[in-house]
Amino acid sequence: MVVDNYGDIGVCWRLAKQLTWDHHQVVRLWIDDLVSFSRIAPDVNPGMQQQSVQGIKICHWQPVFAEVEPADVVIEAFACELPDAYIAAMLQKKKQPVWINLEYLSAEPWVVQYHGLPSPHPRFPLSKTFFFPGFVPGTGGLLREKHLIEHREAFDAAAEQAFLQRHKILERRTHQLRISLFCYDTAPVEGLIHLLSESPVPVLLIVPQGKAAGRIATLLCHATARTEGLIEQKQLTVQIIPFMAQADYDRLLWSCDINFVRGEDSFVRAQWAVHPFIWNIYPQAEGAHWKKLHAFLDLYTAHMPSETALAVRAVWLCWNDGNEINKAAWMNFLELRESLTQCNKKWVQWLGEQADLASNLVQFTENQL
Ligand code: TRH
Repeated sequence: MVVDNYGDIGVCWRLAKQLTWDHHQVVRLWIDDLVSFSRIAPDVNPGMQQQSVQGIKICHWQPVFAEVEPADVVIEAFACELPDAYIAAMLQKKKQPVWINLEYLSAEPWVVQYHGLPSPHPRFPLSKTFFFPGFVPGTGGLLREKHLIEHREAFDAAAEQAFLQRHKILERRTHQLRISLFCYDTAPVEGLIHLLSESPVPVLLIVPQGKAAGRIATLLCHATARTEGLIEQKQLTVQIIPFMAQADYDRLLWSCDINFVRGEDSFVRAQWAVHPFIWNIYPQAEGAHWKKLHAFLDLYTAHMPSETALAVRAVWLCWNDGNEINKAAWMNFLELRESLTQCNKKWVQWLGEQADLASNLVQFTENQL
């Protein structure tokens, strides 16, 4: 099986780093798929059962769970379900550990009601608390490390150039648009390629290796100019790049004029990057993701000028329903880029006024201990 999802690991790794670096907590991170983990964190050695990386102890979660002393605070992320042996060990502790169930991110209004609710264990005298990340006060908040905004603001033209050179990303041609693309198989990538090839301005599309890059390479197999990782067709240059470490992926988002992102973590990181972005939501059974998509759009576009809000909605809906992005909608989106960037700045400022997820977790657990 090709594991092509990194969001759960991505969120856990980010949270572990923030708890350690920003809040001076001692963190032990249990992960079952070290190979996928090592793609976003290349310092991780997938062959080691236990290792310390950037101050965090990383342990391999195997079918027979290691015998360990449970922590004072246990965070179960994304319904991973603690092993029975671990729960039994928690019961042996003099003081019951604070047990958190960290849920998926959603902008749906019910999140505020469910965030923080206790869930008593059906058999044991243990209770876990539901922690819902979210965009509004009353939720668990979003992952946002302490110096994120300062780091982004310090990323000036020189830093950007050094970063792009380090990753051998092509220099920008005059008036060229630089776009990053990270999406699911359901996205109408072929239509986008067609649109960008015919674009009135030259476009550099940067695509991390993966399924989308494979589709593009197949689609453009007859392109006139093709070299290792580079394909040119009319106005479009596609550069396929190796998957980056998580911190560098942030820099890529900061460096691009438009970012196509997906899932949960890259979606949030694109928001902090401020540039216009297009979200490919993780498709769920029976279309359950549509409610989530609309809930976010309602919130995110609420204070935008109506023209800008309509442009965002039009492009995002095409991108998620698998239909080609309508040319007029795309041109409109491009034209409103400046207005959208201004709206994004306000959005980020508003989000930044709320406490972040790691701080909320620390505060909650400190009150319980
Ligand atoms: O990988 P994803 O599709 O993850 C998803 C979602 O989290 C979804 O909620 C979950 O249920 C599903 O997986 C199974 O997309 P996401 O969330 O954006 O995570 C990608 C991570 O990979 C993120 O931490 C950024 C990181 N990344 C890199 O580190 N380097 C790269 O080059 C790229 C493209 C991404």
